[in-house]
Amino acid sequence: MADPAIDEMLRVLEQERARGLELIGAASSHEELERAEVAVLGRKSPLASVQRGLGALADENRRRVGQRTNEVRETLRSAVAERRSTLDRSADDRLLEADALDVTLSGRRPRPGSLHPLTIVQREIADIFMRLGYQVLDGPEVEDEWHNFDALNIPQDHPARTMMDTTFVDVPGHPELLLRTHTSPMQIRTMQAGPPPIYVVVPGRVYRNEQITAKNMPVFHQVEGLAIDEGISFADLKGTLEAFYRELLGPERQIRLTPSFFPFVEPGAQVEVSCFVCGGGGCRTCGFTGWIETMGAGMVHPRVLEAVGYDAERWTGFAFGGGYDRLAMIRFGIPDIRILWENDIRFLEQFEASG
Ligand code: FA5
Repeated sequence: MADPAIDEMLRVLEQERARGLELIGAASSHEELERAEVAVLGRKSPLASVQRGLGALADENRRRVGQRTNEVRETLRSAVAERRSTLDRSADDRLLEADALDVTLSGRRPRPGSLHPLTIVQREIADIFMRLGYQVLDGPEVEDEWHNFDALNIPQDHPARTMMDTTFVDVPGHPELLLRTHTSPMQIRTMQAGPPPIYVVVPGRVYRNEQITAKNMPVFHQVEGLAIDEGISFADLKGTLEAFYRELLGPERQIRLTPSFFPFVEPGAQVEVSCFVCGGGGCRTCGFTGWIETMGAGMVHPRVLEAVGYDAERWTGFAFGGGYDRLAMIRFGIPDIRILWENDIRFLEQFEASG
C-alpha cells in the first residue's frame, strides 16, 4: 500500500539528485563547489534529513529508501569529485596560459651593424686585384729601419726619412724598431720570402707624425702592390692601374700619372684622380688643382732587387702604394678624411650592412 511519507522521501531524493547535479555542475570555482557540496551533502541538507528519518521506517521501507539515499549520495559525491578535477585542470590551464611564452611572435631583430667605409674599400681593392691574379698579404705594423728604409734604397741621411716623420718604438735594445711609415717594406719581405714571379697586394695601416688636415691623418691606410716578372714594363703598370681605378671608382673618374721621385722606383710617378667634388675644375677639397693625389708608383729600382738578391738583369717589376683613406673619400664622396675616424653612427649607418 502506498505510503505518502515514503513517497515524499523518494520525491525529496529525486529532487536533491537533480538540484545537486545542477548546483555542482554550475560551480565555477573551488569555493562555489564547496558551497554546493555542503548544500546537497552536508549535515543540514535535505539528503541528510532523509537519512536521519530512515531509522523510523519499517524494515522494507528502510531498505528501499536507504538504498535510494545511498545511490543519490554516491551520484552526488562522484559529481563533486569529477567537478573538482575539472576545476583543477582548468586552474592548471589558466596558470599555463598566464605563464606561456608566445613563440609564434616574430622576435625583434637587432639592427645589424654596417661595415666601415674603409673596410668596404679595402675589401673592394683586394677583390679587384684577386680577380687580376694577385695574392693578398698582410704585413707587420712594427717594422725595422732596414725594411722600412735601407733595403728600399733610402739611406740614413736621405731627406725621404725625415719627410716621412717616423715614429720609433721604445723597445730596449732595439733602436731599429719603428711604426712603418708606408707599406713598401712589404715589397722587401715578399721578395725575401721566395723567387719571382710575384703578384701581391698588401693593405694595412701606416703611421706618420703628421699634422691633421682634411686630407692627412697621422694614422692612415695604404695598399702596396708589387709585380715582379720577366719583361714587365711601365705600360703594364699604367694598364693595371687604369683597370684598377676604373673598377673601383667607375669610368667617370679620370686618372693621370705625373713624374715623381721615390728612391725605390725608377722612373717614379704620382697617380692622381680627378676631383670628385668639382670634377676637375678646382675647389677647396682638391686644393684648386682639380686632382687628388692618391698613390705613388713606379718601376722597382734595380738596387732594391739587388738588396733581396734578385738578378736585376733578368727580373723587372712595378710597385705602387696607394692611400685608401683618400680612395674611400673619392669612392663615397666624403669631403674630409677626419669623418672616417669620428665614428658618428649617423654617418656609419649609411653604409652597407655587415654580412
Ligand atoms: C709612399 O708612401 C710610397 N711608399 C708609395 C710608393 C709605393 C711609391 C711603391 C712607389 C712605389 P707617399 O708618401 O706619397 O708614398 O704616400 C702614398 C699615398 O698615401 C699618397 O698618395 C696618399 O694617398 C696617401 N697618404 C700619404 N700621406 C697621407 C696622410 N697623412 N693621410 C692620408 N693619406 C696619406
